[in-house]
Amino acid sequence: MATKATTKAPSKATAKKAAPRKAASGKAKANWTIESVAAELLACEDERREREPFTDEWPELDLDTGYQIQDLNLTKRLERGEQLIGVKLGLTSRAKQQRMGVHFPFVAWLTDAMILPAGDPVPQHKLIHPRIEPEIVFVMGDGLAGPGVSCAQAMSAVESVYGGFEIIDSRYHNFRFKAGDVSADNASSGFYVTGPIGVHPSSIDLALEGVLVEVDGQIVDSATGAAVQGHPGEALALAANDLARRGHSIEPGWVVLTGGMTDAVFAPPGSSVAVHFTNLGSCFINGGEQP
Ligand code: OOG
Ligand code: MG
Repeated sequence: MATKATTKAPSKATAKKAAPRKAASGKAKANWTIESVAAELLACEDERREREPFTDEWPELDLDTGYQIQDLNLTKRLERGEQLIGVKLGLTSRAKQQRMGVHFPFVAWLTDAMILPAGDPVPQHKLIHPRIEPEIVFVMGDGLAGPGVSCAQAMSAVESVYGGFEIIDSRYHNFRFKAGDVSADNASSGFYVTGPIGVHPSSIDLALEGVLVEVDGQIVDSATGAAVQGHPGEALALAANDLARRGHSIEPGWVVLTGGMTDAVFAPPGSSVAVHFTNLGSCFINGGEQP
């Protein structure tokens, strides 16, 4: 059901401490907290520094604790002047789940600092090890408040559908993480690009919408929208329902990235990546220069 729901400001995370753990040597490992993990992740992002996952030292860091860290860092992003413009889903396709070893989808925040204009090269000077993945992108006409939102209800709140891609950039070495690490890391958010063609959802069969992924002139992967939870609208419904659990709703005008349809491809300096959709056009990006 389309509703004009309001979204509460993300609540300030409550302190939850990692129990000090004794290593085999008897030395206590780092005592991470929601606050210190949040600060370290933003510092890694700002300094283009990768690290090992926190769950190595804090195994109890689970999805919901990761969400509290994500929310705390959203507050910090907003305080430094970024605007909240929507959400992105992570790991909505089997291709992504199998590659990353995390077998359920989750939600993260999008701010205006993550928008990359079409035609710009990969901003290597801001990224550690960028990878690109094709995504179906929604722009919302109405808001959506869970719980209990269905795919059909979700789709009726969508104003337009685009093809596009996300440039993900994990703050973890080799993209090695568990659910708590990656939700804390705002689902490896980097940048995203929206494709050239926007259509009303009634004029496209998104389950059948195909995409080809091209790297340096070779087609390396392909999928259809059905790869994303059976239909990208299911991913949107999932986002509304998951956000409801966290006290938020999807707002009119928001952008929703429904998740990588295929495994992500590397985008090093000098590379050239394109995603070609059946009806939603093509997007091209140059790997840019070595920073
Ligand atoms: C996690 C981010 C996942 C997607 O579309 O599945 C994501 C990762 O793969 O690093 O953005
Ligand atoms: Mg993605």
